[in-house]
Amino acid sequence: MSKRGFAFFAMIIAVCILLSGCNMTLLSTEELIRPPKLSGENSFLQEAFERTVKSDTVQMKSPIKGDNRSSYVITDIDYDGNDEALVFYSDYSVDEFAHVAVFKNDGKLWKNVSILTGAAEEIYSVSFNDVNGDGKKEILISWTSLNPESASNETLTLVGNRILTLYTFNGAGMTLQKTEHFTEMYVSDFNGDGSEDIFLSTVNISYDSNRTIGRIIQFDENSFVKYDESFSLIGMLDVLSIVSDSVVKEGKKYTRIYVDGILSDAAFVTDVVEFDCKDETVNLPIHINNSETPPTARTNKIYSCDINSDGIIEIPTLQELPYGRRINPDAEEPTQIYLVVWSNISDDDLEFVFKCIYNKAQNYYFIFDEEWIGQITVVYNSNNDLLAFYEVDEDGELGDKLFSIKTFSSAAWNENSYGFERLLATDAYIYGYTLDNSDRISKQDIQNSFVVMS
Ligand SMILES: [Ca+2]
Ligand SMILES: [Ca+2]
Ligand SMILES: [Ca+2]
Repeated sequence: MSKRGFAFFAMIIAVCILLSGCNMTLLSTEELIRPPKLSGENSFLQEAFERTVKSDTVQMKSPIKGDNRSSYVITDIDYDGNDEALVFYSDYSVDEFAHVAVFKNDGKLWKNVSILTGAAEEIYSVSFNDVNGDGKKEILISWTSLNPESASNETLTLVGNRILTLYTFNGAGMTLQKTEHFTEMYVSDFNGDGSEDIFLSTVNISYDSNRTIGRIIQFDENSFVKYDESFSLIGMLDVLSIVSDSVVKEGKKYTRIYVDGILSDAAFVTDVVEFDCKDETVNLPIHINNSETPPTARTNKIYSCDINSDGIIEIPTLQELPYGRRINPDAEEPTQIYLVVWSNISDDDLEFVFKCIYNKAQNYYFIFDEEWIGQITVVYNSNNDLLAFYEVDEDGELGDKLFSIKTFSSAAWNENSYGFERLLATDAYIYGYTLDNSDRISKQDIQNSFVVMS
């Protein structure tokens, strides 16, 4: 969240606190726990749910991660042309667990076909994936336990306390096929056979050093496990993000899974799993022992992604930009600016792709020429969103200003663009530039190096 966004958010909270004393108590408990009424056709689903679960102590629940974040998730699970719906709730007069009521629409009415008791108190995520390759989707529901012991088996204390339950749906009800403990999950078709595969990472903090395990699971058409391979990843304190890409090497296809996590209190790290799609073997191209510092260790929380939109994931690391400084609000001392160095995987090693000034808050990066390092530096003023490029002498003194880039809202741009010329415009911002020394750099150079992130 940008500084301004945060301030605005904080203001809303402050206003809410101020208002709550007089207003909130007027609402009854019932009004607080009821969700807003579903509109249109889906209001019938809400009525069906209320008829099915007749209780005054129902509290609606919603998944906290993934694409489906509503208490009511509607999709055609079995491709029969009629929607199914999952409704998530808890009822403390029954037990402490989250529940799922499953409904089927027969074209006219929503009918309850099943009520499941969850594996824990909170719902982490729900997704629909054909993991057994039978052409129908399975239901993957993940739960978060508020009681770590119930979410861990006897030998594991897993970060996140999450439990995956995999259900098949046959039109009449749900059948539990598998239950697994995990920290973070990623589902995709790794071997290209048409059925989706599950990657689980588990972070175990019950040993002296952190143990992070990666695991790939595949199912046959009867939903039996047909492939289950585990391997050690770089020890992390938590897993934050998982993405994948695929490459063809010497005629063979590989899927690569990039696992970003917390290495230590102030460091982040990436480990990579390379899955041979044909032989179904696992290779860890940049893995190292826990005693060494991983080459992907970095102090900023920047995730692996396809930063240059070429279909291949890049991994970020950091490099100090000599004399680069950031001027911060409230007259704090300037702080060091780092270049983000993006690399991808090649021949079991990191291969450099490019370096940039990375401005996530304003959604752009500027490619920084390797030859500039030591000769050109930047000063970023976060009070006015101004990124200025300067020549530097041997002593690190700023010389001539070469050019600058400033981010405007469209309203601010229209009011006063302060002599900046338009570089690029998006829905969110207008990016302006000044060219102060055209002997050293051209307008074309600036345009070529400036990239808005998608
Ligand atoms: Ca299936
Ligand atoms: Ca597959
Ligand atoms: Ca890329």
